[in-house]
Amino acid sequence: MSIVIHGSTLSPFTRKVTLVALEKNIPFQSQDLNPYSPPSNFETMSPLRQIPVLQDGDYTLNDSSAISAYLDAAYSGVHKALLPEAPKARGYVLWIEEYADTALFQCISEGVFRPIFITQFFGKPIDMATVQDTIANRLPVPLGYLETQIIGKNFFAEERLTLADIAVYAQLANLEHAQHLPETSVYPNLMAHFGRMKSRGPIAKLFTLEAQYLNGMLTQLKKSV
Ligand SMILES: N[C@@H](CCC(=O)N[C@@H](CS)C(=O)NCC(=O)O)C(=O)O
Repeated sequence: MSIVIHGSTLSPFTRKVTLVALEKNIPFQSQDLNPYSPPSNFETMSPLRQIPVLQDGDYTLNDSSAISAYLDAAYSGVHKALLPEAPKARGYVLWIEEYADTALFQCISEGVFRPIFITQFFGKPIDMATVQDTIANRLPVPLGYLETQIIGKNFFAEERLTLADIAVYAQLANLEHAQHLPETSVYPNLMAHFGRMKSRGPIAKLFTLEAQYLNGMLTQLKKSV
């Protein structure tokens, strides 16, 4: 198997490229790479010192958006396309991907996931004040925008799965791991989309593995306290 995805189980960007490979049915291996305790050659592999990193034979690529676009183009034919051909739909899918990668990531990673989990992994107390502030004041903006974009649709574009659906799910999944999924009554269409995404075979399997990994980390933490 020549494709290796270097990343971390709970990283939303690693999740995005992993789901691209799974949904396209591309064989690959996952290799654990923690950007906070990286190997000595990390900067050569990843000039921005970020994950994920893709290796396809002797070809190395950084950034989840570049990797997703590469995999989509390199594995076409029998593999379904996740980026539309039609210019307007393609542009829109890339915009929703960028919005999720930026607006959702900033709120969820810095405002919820990090204050709950990363703090604990570094021996610090959970920062519930930041979590509550994010949920009350910051998250409603990106959630509200995405709700307007998915009203009356099963998917963001072309009435089929595209990279936009995967990118939004990849960020929201960390809210579910943190048990802070948004209210269905406030964001009915976005949460229905999340539920449909989570019930897809490859996504459901990956979510179970992630939850097991997180539980393992939390159990280890309790033992060491
Ligand atoms: N634009 C990048 C963002 C990747 C990113 O922020 N990865 C995080 C982990 S989720 C990381 O490596 N953080 C370490 C750091 O920025 O120092 C992508 O889409 O791949």
